[in-house]
Amino acid sequence: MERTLVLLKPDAVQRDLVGEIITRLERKGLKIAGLKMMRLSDELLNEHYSHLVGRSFFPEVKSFMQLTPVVALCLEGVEAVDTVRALCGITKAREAAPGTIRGEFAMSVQANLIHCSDSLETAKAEVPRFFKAEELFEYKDILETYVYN
Ligand code: YYY
Ligand code: MG
Repeated sequence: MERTLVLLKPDAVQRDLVGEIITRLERKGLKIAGLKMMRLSDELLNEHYSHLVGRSFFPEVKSFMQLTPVVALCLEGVEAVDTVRALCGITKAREAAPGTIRGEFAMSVQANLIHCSDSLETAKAEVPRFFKAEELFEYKDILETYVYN
């Protein structure tokens, strides 16, 4: 089992797509290990998007991510990192494949609705960056046999 971080960005919150996106992730068979709403501080965003610090668009990305609170999820599943990445679609949403979250619901690069960890290594850094240990839950998923058999 892997755990991965998902953030539903301010455009998802404003466009009333939070429920739709969580539904898609749930229906795929991913288990919710953590779920909360939070405002992202400058400090957290500098860390989270450290690979973008210095890029011309970075200040804009940061202020976009602070327009509203975001919804953070930790999802668990077999190969959850790549699975969630595939469900999201590529960064430039208007070119994202039909059927993906970005491909179905977004047109922008910046306003692309959702963040998800891009590798297992990244996920291992991102999950504890956004969730305290006591905010993550272990429980038996009674449908697991039917999801993974
Ligand atoms: O992981 P992903 O979100 O698909 O893309 P990243 O390259 O990590 O960039 C993070 C975030 O930054 C992206 O979702 C939108 C924004 N961004 C942008 O506004 N303009 C770019 N040219 C590249 C990224
Ligand atoms: Mg990324």
